[in-house]
Amino acid sequence: MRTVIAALMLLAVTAALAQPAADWSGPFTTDRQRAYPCLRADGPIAIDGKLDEAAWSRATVISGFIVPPRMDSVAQKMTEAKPAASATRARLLWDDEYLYFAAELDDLDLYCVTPDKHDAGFGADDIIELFVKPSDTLPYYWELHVVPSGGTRDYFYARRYAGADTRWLKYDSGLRARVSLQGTLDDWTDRDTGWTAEMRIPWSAFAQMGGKPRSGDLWRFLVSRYDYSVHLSEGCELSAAAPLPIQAYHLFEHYPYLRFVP
Ligand SMILES: [Ca+2]
Ligand SMILES: [Ca+2]
Ligand SMILES: [Ca+2]
Repeated sequence: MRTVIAALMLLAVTAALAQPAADWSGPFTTDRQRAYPCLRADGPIAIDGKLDEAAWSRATVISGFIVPPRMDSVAQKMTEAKPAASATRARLLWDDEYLYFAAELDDLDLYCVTPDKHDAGFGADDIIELFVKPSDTLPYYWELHVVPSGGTRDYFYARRYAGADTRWLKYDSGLRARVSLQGTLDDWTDRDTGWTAEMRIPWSAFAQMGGKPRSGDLWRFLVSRYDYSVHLSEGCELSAAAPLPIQAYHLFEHYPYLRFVP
């Protein structure tokens, strides 16, 4: 009997280990108790646009993105929040050197005007964005972009609305990112599947906030995207993993929290 119980326990442990990563999805909230658990990466992560590291499979998945309400200029009224038509699965991890971010983006029409370079100005691209707001009392926050060409942008905002994008784009986080495409870029006549982005940001990027967080720290964050597509009725879908009251990604008061798990 003891052998049977031991075997059953082993089975249970094996099943738990084999389980896919837990899901963290809508309804999103600013409740600190429901913060996204940012787990530690327990091995090296190659930034190559492929999420085949074991750490990624253990990371909690952010899904259930929401299209926030916006002004419908044709109907002349506010739309209601709704689930995104294009699904996104994002993940975050950390270790002593980096914050890691990855996203798998369903996308039927891969589109990007920005070239594969760093800090080309804001363009009409499919974009995956990560906003980071470490402190509720200080005004500083960060915005990091990856686009399907492999291009990246990083912004450090010393204060919201205190200048044009170009003022904050001069900042350099030292991020590294790669993408992989499941489809053809900039050909609207065919039907694509999606794209994958993988990024790491050194903690020195957040020097204005003291750099690396401590275990248990809570930072506000937002994962958001632009999806331009001939297959979407709106032409461009903006969706985010947050309870945003309107379609405005800089409303950090409405960002959820992540917790750095030891
Ligand atoms: Ca990788
Ligand atoms: Ca920059
Ligand atoms: Ca697209």
